Amino acid sequence: SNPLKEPPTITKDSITVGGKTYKVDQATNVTTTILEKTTRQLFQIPTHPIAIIKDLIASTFPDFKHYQSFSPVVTTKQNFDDLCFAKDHPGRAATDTYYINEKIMLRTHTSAHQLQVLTEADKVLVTADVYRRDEIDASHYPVFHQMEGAELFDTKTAVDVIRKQIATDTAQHSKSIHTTDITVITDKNPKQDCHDQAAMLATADHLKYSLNKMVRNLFSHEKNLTVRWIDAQFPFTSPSWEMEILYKGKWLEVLGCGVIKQDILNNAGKPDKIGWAFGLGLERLALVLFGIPDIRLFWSQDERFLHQFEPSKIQKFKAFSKYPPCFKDITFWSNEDFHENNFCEVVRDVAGDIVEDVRMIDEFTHPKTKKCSVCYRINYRSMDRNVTNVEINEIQDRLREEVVRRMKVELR
Ligand code: FA5
Ligand code: MG
Repeated sequence: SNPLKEPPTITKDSITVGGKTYKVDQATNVTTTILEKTTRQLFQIPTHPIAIIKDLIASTFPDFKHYQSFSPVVTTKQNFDDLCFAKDHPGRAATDTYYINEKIMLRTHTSAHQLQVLTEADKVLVTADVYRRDEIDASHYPVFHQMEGAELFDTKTAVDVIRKQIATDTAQHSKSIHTTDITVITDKNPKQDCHDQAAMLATADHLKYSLNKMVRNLFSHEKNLTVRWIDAQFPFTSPSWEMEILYKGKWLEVLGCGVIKQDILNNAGKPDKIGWAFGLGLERLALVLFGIPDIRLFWSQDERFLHQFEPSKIQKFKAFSKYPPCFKDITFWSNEDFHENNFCEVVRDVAGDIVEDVRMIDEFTHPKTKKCSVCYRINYRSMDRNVTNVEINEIQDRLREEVVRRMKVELR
C-alpha cells in the first residue's frame, strides 16, 4: 500500500502524514484541509489534465530518470538550506510556507529534491505537488504541481558535446519558433566565478534549446509560437531566467531556470560537472491548453470533469453548468499581526472550495483611535453543485466566529 494515500491526522501533540508522525511546535501552521490534499496525487491519474501535460513534457525528455513518488514532507534543509537560500529569505516566512514544525515542512517547490536526485543521475525529472500559503482567486490555489528537470555535462567536454547535439537535433526538427535565446550576461545576472565562460554559455544554450523544443511540442497546434527569456534570480542558479510565452496576446510565465550553482553539484559529489535546471508550473500550462477557467476545477471529484479527458491528448474543456455567485462581506478592526494569507487560510478552512475569490474592498484608519478597519468581500460559488442561501449564511457565521477566535480581531 502507498503511505501517501493514508488519511493524515492532527492531534494536540503530533501530525501523521504519509505514514510518519511528527511532533508539533510553535512553528506549526499546517491545517487538516491542506494535509488532506497530500493524498490526492492528481498527477498519477492518467486522464487528469495535470497528468496529461506531465506525460507530454516527459516525452520530450525521453532518457531522463523521472521521480514521481517523493513525499511532500521535507526538511527546511532540503527546501531552503541545500539550495543556498539566505537565512532571512522571505520564502521561509510562516505567512508563505506550511510548517509541520520548526524543521519539517511541506515543500514549496520541486527543487527541494534537486540535491538528492543529482547525486543519483545526470538527467532527471521530478514531478510533485507543492504547497504555498497564498491569496484566493481563479488562478491561485494553496496546492499546485511542478515539474523539475536538470541535465549535467562533463565540464571539460561540455562545449563540443552540446554543439554537436544541437546541430544534429536541429537538422531533424523544422517547426518554427520565435525566440530570444541569445545569452547576455550582466552584473545583475552573472556568471559564477568558478565557471568557464564557454562551458557556461554552451550549457545556457542547451537549456534554452531543450525548453524551446519542449513548449514547441506542447503547443504544436499553434502555427506561430513566440517565446521570450527574461532575466530572473533564484538562490540556486546563476545566471537565471524565466520563460514566457505569448498566448492570446498576453505573456504567460511558464517556468524558472538557470545554470545550477556549483556548490550544489559539489555537494552532490559531482564537482567536475556543469548543468542546467528548470522548474515549471503544470497548472499554468493546463489552464491555457485545456481552456480551464478556474484552478479549483483540477480538484473536482465530479465525473463531468474527470470523464471528459483522455490520456496523452489535449482537448478543450467543456463547461458544465455554472452556478450563480453569492457575495458576503466581513468587516473587522485589524491588528499588528494581521496578514492577508492568514485570513485566507481561515476562509479556506471554514468554507473549502466553495470560495471562488477573496478581495479587500475597503480599508481605512480611524482618525482618533488610529485603529485600522478592513472589509473583505467573499465570493461563494460552487463549481459543481447548487449551494443554498441557508448553507452560505451558516458558513459566513462560522467564518465570523473563527476569524475572531484565530486572528484575535474585532468584528464591526
Ligand atoms: C520556483 O519554484 C523555482 N524552484 C523554479 C526553478 C527551478 C528555478 C530550477 C531555477 C531552477 P517559481 O516560484 O517562480 O520558481 O515557480 C516556478 C513556476 O511554478 C512558475 O513559473 C509558475 O509556472 C508556477 N507557479 C508559481 N506559483 C504558482 C501558483 N501560485 N499557482 C500556480 N503555479 C505557480
Ligand atoms: Mg516566478
